Amino acid sequence: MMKTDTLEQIAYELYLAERDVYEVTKFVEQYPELTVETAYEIQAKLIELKCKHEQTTISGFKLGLTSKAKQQMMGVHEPSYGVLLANMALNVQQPISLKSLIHPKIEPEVAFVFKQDLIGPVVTVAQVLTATEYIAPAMEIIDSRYLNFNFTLPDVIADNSSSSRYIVGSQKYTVSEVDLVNMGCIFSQNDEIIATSTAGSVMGHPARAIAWMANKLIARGQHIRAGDVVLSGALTGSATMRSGDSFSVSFDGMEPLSVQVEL
Ligand code: 0L1
Ligand code: MG
Repeated sequence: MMKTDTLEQIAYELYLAERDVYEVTKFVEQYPELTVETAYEIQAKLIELKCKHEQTTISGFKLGLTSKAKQQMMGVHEPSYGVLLANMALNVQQPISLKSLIHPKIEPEVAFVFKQDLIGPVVTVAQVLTATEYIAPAMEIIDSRYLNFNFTLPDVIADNSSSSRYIVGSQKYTVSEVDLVNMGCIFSQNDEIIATSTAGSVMGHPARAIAWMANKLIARGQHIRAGDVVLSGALTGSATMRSGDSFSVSFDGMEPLSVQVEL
């Protein structure tokens, strides 16, 4: 059992690393007793700190580690989640500045925006779809606070699942307008295709990842609220971002979404 003071200290160190743009070493080395459950407590403390000091509010959630490849890499069988904050959202046309980021990567996602609360513990895929107001193409910028993106599952959970920024396309689609299993996705960097995938690569259906999360959130006194944005998990590997790069994601049946990194 780790002391509350220690959890607060880890949350504060992660908060400072992000604020002052530097890397820290993973905490399991210092605290081998760090568990997934304790890590979610640290994440909650980190979010409290960020909301207070950055005067922002929770805008939704993100799924992480949804692909089999990333799970195998970390030796885990389930995803992680993190909290999205209003000040992480970027406007579609806004060039991305890398100045305040450590070693950012970008990945394509499907965003769900909710019109109803979704409260576990027995949320189904069908209920996720009924509660969804619309879906939209999205990209997530992840930026681990750990040295060289080197962490264990509890470390990454404490670090809010590497969340950093997100961009949601302005075109909205109902869940019946697109095929959330077979919809193809093309991810490009500087007009060259770097990866392709299908929406079903996220646990067979992106809504399955969201149902999984809704059913976990309730144990920690949280739930998806009407108005929340949820990033349902990366469809491909992430790409390292460099100044001047452009990235775009094109899903079958949806308008492409592009972003430009500042020079
Ligand atoms: O959104 C993600 O899949 C990232 C989760 C954390 C793992 C990583 O930083 O690669
Ligand atoms: Mg992601």
